[in-house]
Amino acid sequence: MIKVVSFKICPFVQRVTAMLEAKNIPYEIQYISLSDKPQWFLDISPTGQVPLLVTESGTPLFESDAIVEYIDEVSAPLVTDTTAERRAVDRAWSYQATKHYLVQCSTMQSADGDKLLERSEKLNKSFARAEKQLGSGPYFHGDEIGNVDIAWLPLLHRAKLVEQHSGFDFFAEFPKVKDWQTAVLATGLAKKSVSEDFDEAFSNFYLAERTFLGRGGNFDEAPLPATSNSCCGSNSGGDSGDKAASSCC
Ligand SMILES: N[C@@H](CCC(=O)N[C@@H](CS)C(=O)NCC(=O)O)C(=O)O
Repeated sequence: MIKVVSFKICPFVQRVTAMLEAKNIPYEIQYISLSDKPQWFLDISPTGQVPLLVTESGTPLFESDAIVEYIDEVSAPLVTDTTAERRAVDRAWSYQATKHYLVQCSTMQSADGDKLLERSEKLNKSFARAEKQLGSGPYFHGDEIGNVDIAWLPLLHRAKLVEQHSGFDFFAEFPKVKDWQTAVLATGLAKKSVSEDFDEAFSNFYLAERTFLGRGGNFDEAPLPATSNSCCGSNSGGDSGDKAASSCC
């Protein structure tokens, strides 16, 4: 059976597991700690990053784009009338999602409201593009869920958890994206593609007291003391500079 090596709150992993779930492909999952990567993982992973998919014949595949393409090549397409042009367009729209995974991670970790709004601007440009492109739904191309929906699922899922916790709606200005979020989440694929304790793991990291959203996303809150608003400049854009922030995703 296919094995996916995972870190619980990684959006790149979720794209892969959501694709496997959407195609009803059985897989086993193994979670690792990114701050203490096991040697067996480092031995087979060229980048030391998750997701890593070990095929039935034992070949380790890395990079989520390559993994998703592999899954597509060894299984029936999600949409029935696909063409080379459509697959190319879908890859481009999928990329519009995946290149914003880390932007969303960093935005959710903002320590104050100003930082959140500043970081949201980049996301908003991407959401505005999707808003313009979306048709009458419910999914990106209409009635059938496809690869673009799966690529966007981690962004849509995380935005819903943030909204439920803090009331902050990433899609407040994007009604079509909002409807799309509702439709994609209604498939149940978001829940199926993560661990049972995902909401807790996600909240513990992104919706903790150190983040503006974790404290409820109150734009009227008093300014924070200067020390808690320092930016470490880590790759993930975390505000706290702690180890967890730089290893989140
Ligand atoms: N380009 C990679 C990005 C994967 C990625 O950033 N994974 C993060 C977790 S969300 C990771 O493994 N971080 C640990 C590290 O970089 O050492 C992909 O698409 O698979």
